[in-house]
Amino acid sequence: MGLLDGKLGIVFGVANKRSIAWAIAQAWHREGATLAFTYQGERLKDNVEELAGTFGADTLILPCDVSSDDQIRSVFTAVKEKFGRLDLLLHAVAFAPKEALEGDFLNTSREAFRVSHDVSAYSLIALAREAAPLMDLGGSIVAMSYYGAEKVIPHYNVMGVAKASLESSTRYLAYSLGPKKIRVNCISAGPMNTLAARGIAGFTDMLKHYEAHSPLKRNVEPSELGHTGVFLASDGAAAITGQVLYVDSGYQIMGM
Ligand code: 0WE
Repeated sequence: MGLLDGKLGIVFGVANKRSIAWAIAQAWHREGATLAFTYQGERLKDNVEELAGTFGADTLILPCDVSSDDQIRSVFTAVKEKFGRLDLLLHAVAFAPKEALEGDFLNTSREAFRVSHDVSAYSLIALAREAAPLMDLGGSIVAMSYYGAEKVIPHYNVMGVAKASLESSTRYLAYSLGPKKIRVNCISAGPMNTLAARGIAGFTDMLKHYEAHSPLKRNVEPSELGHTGVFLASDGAAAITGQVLYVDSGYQIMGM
């Protein structure tokens, strides 16, 4: 008996086996969910097919650049055809141009601001709007955030502003979709060793900082994000919506 037996879900944001999206997808699958996956660009197609292919013949794998309304529409048309309906959606997608994550926030360009908010925040609204009509029995939408949404993390820059928008959008979507029994929540994860974190200057020091200063004195395992993802998707969270859950070894409570 899985906690998500018979549930149908879609996962945005798998790039490779280290992806947070993959950790949560594995946990959803283990608990009995049938999943669809999207990948961003041909570059990631083989990766996602190799990973998601292990879930069996009913797994759906589709291309989706979340900055394209046409591609989003195609994805949900295919999901409607194959699954008929939907219960779960995971948004684990973010992008800011590399130069915006390196320099001084003051120099954030209009274009870097636009693209980071489009890909990392607006996409949640666009996906929720297409998913909602398929969530006829209610549903759970989960998005990934980071502490840089609320406090300044050097170099996180415009991504922090985009995550603040994502978290606020989560609250407004929770209010909009609540009457349809669709819940919308964020998981704010501690720093994870993913493709998105690779090449970020001082990332190793950041992991050490969490080990030294978080209440639990350690970093977060991908499988722990999986368990929280299952909780938010399950009836255990039936009255939880519009929230940001910190899965960060308790780091967020600290003032010093
Ligand atoms: O949300 C993120 C990272 C998302 C991300 C990563 C990249 C790297 C490659 C978005 N856009 C890009 N664009 C690229 O060109 N995190 C929570 C991980 C992260 O990123 C940081 C962090 C942490 C933690 C950037 C600066 C400082 C800390």
